Amino acid sequence: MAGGQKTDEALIIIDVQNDFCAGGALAAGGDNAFIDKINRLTETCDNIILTQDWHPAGHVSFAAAHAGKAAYDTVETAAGRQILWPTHCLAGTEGAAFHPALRQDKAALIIRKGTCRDYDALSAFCDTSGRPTGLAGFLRERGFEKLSFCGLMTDFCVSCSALDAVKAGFKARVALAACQAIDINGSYARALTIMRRNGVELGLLA
Ligand code: VGL
Ligand code: ZN
Repeated sequence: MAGGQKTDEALIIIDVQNDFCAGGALAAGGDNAFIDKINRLTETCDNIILTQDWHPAGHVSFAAAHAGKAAYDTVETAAGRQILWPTHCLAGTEGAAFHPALRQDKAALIIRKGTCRDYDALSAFCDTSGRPTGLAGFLRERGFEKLSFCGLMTDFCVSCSALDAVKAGFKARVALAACQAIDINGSYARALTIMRRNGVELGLLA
């Protein structure tokens, strides 16, 4: 272990994939400066986990999979209300690959989520059917109690993951400067409020 690093802390880097970055199919907007901030965070933590949004063709979250629907419409599904997105992060494609600027070498685990056609998974912990990804089990078995989150999108996958972390009994912090939001109809402000209310610590400086 590198000197002084905490063994009960892990950094979870959410969905830093080409499709969510500038120029991608579902770009969160802004430039990619947040990736440099993430890379700097990886220097302060030895326990790194990456997640990847990883959808099959015809995934329930794709607007194109629903006749007459457009991106950002919502539909009711068996698992509740689903927001529809442009087709993104198709498993195995360049769009689903990690952004080339992201430092991946220290990652101990890569969690892929949204792999089942009928359920979305904004959270790194489980999909909308409640099926766990296995992340909580990994974290518990390795003794990680304090989790920091960064990546994309602050107002969707990052906030859902941090909220689920608190529900699962972990301490959760979001490094806002190392995140990027998409901000649809006030989703960013709403996510910040919900996270604050539920005990997620918001770090203004990465
Ligand atoms: C995400 C929308 C759809 C995210 C993933 O990573 O926040 N957002 N799939
Ligand atoms: Zn997705």
